[in-house]
Amino acid sequence: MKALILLISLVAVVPCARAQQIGLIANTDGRKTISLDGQWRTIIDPYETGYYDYRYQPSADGYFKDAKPKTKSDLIEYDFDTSESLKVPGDWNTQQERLLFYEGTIWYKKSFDYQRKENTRLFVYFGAANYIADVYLNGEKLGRHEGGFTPFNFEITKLVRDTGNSLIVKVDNKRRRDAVPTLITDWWNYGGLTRQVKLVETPATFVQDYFIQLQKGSRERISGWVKLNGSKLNQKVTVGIPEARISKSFTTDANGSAQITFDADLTLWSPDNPKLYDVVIEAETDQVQDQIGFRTIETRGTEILLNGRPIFLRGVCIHEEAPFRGGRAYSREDALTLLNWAKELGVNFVRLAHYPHNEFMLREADRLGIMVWSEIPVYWTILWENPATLENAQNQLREMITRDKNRAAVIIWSMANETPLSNARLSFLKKLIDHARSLDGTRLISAAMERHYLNDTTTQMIDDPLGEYVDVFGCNEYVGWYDGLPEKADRVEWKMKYQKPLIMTEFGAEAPYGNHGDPLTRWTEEYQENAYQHQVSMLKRIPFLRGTCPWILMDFRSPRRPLPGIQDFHNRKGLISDQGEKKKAFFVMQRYYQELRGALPK
Ligand code: GCB
Repeated sequence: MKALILLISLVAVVPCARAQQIGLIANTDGRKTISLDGQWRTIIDPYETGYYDYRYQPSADGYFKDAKPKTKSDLIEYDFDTSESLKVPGDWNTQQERLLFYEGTIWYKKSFDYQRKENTRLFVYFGAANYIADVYLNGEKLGRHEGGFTPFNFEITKLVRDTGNSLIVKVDNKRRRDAVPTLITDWWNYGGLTRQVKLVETPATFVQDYFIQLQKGSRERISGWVKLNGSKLNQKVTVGIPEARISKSFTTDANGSAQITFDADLTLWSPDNPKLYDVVIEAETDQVQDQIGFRTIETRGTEILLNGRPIFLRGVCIHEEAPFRGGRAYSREDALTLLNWAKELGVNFVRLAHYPHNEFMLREADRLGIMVWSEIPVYWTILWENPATLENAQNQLREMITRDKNRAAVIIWSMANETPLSNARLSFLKKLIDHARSLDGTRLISAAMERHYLNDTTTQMIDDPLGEYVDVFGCNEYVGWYDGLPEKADRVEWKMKYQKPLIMTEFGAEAPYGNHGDPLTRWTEEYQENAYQHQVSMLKRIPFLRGTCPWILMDFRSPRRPLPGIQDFHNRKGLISDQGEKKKAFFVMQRYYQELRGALPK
């Protein structure tokens, strides 16, 4: 466990000499923060002139200096304060037409004042920046973070001034072959400070992180840990759940860590009763509050057990795409719109594809009682043999788990999507699985995998060797769309090598809302409906199926989808259009889910 805590406190970012770096602060909702959202001054910099000199060496006088001419003769070729603004949070692509296809660097600047009180520390926290962020305060580099969908923070206690702070971030969303994700994906490479930015104020020694969950396999025993950061590491820490009249004290060791374990008679969290408890973690020098649900999740043979009882995951896949306005979703309202549409469909489960979504999604899923599959963007053709790619994937996995490990809603961590078989891939993904299990031994591990036909051309065989290492099998298939016509599904049988539960993590067909025709005409709502009807009857025949996640809740932007008048750079497999209109297929799935819930006669 010590090793685990050490791992968690390892830096998620590359810090610079003068800046303090402590790893991620896990729960920023539970403490005092000051929002830096709003308009930021920005400079578009396709040649990275503000970063490299003309010999392609990092420049000492880059835009991060935020310099101003001191005399009328001074030569300075940039000026944040008269440059254009962009809104944070928000992708840059959908804020200005000329940025729609832009991939490269944009510099962001925010000025702020801050009166620091004695014995407090200050951090600047980013919900996410896609894809690489270089962060500077008052001309000093704080550090670099790689990975577009997970949070990071830097300590600025010693650098912050009372007035006129200049916070500058270089955000670069250029795709790279060795990155995670790699060069090709089926979603838009939205760049920018896509999630909230805030200042987080803490006491000198504070509760940086904690894991408070039911022990694996137990419905009565809570087990976990608390981790302090600061100079007074040896403290008494109390974990309280006032509603359950629980208050248990522990002593942190010289590293600021304490194991916690105690019995608790709690109402368990479930989709029918998403009970959350106020949990207070009180150290001598700090106090943090959270809302935590308690439930168990396990498998037994081909069953998935929630709180010891078999369940079927009635799911849907969701991209982090904003309803109505397009672009990256980032707000609580966006999360509520998407999750309530999913609820209307009849779900108890969502697959948040293909990267960690913003924290509102997880917090609202907790409140609404929707179980979650959360994944990292290890997608398609990652460079399996490159150690830096593995390190990057592990880091994104660690940041995802660090942020969301106390959310009852999350039941599955997924390692990868549709990755082609090879030994190098297997060894890479095994390392990710080991890493995930070392950070959180309570949740199920999965991956969305592929399958193949046996010689009879109608038997789908699931035998990916990765199946040995996961708890639940995820499988993507497009019978009726990429694979034959809809009626083909009637002839397909499914076999699996493993005695494990299967979730059909993707299936679907594409149609823009309002495009009508007969059931065999591509791109029509009728074709999509037809494909879903045959899919549903096929799914009902799979004995080891324990969940379904149609692709996808809402249409989303994708550069791989150029067909004019139909796609216009959108993947139109949504059951709902990006304007909220429900397509015919929505009602096919809704009816299936009603049947599954027993609301309709079978
Ligand atoms: C897939 C991918 C998903 C794509 C989808 C499609 O298998 O996992 O990212 O968007 O197919 O629409 O082709």
